[in-house]
Amino acid sequence: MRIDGIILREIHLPLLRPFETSFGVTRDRRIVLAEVQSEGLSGWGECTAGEHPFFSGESTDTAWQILLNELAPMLAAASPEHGGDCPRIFHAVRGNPMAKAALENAIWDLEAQREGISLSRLIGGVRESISCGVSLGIQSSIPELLATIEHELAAGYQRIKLKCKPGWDLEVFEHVRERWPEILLSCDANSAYRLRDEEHIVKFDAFDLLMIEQPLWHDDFYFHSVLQRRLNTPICLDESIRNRRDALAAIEMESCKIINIKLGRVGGFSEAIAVHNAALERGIPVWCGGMLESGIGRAHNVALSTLEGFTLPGDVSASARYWTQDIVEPEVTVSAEGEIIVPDTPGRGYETRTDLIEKLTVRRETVRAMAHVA
Ligand code: OSB
Ligand code: MG
Repeated sequence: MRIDGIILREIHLPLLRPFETSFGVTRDRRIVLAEVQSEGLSGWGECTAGEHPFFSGESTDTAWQILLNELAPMLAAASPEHGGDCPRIFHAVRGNPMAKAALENAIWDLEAQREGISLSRLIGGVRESISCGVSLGIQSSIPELLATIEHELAAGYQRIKLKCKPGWDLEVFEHVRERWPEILLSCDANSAYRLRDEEHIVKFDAFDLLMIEQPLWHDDFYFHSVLQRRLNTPICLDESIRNRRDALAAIEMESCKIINIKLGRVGGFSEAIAVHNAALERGIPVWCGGMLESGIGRAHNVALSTLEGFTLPGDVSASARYWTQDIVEPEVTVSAEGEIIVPDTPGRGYETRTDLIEKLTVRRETVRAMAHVA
């Protein structure tokens, strides 16, 4: 496909309420969007880097720089036929997976539009609806958390994930389990513990958690495998899994029994599908993580979640949980049964609200292929 232009925008989108994890609080999102124009069509991608390099080494500003000065010029000079061509096009740039994913996912969207099929169909998805869970940030009190859980369960969500850290763990689980002994419940530490906390983490086993997500270092496999041997509760890795090789290493070392797949963290659909396939072949269940995405990233997450191996409810939930108004039309909605119906229209399946995006834009750059002068 001929790339006619790549428009990078940074939008500011205030969250309805602050989201607190063990590494910090997010109030307002600064999101980089990539629009790739080709032969009359526009493909869209979202960069899931955070405002600060706290989840991974990337941030909104580093991604903007790498996209503008490195990746977008590379893509503009290439003629990709498929989203799957992008890893080769971006090969010279080390790291920066979230920046790469913004462009690669836009090409997958374009490819689906050109083929006249949904993104889910294009990647080989097998589901017409996906199962949804919610990720609940650290709250200021236990009663406040219990009220939030009550609200999300009433809305139909199938699994509750609690962000945790030392001081916001056992007592919280105890109160939640006392009230809801049967629900699917998990926790996510975002690397808040160390191996010396082993005796403490073993106590999590009493609460019948579906999994403990990323308890130890963000870049570790070995010490998670040591911890997993001491735990009955499955460990799920998020931060540690950057690609298929990492997934293979983690599975072989028994560092985890479940994998969270995030499009941005692994660099886009190509690698996300490769991680999924590696896990599926080895009987390791996967689910789709979230990064407080706007509707564009959310639409890509919906498509990814339709692959066969996504057998656990993901962190893909309704737009209305995050934003007063989302930048897509229709917004992403969740049924009373906690399911998102997968769109079957060509491409991402959710239209971009370009007027609203324009209003929210704080910076914008266009990258075009260098004109070839005869
Ligand atoms: O670790 O899954 C995580 C949000 C920001 C950074 C990391 C994580 C999260 C979430 C939120 O858990 C999931 C969502 O609702 O988008
Ligand atoms: Mg996580």
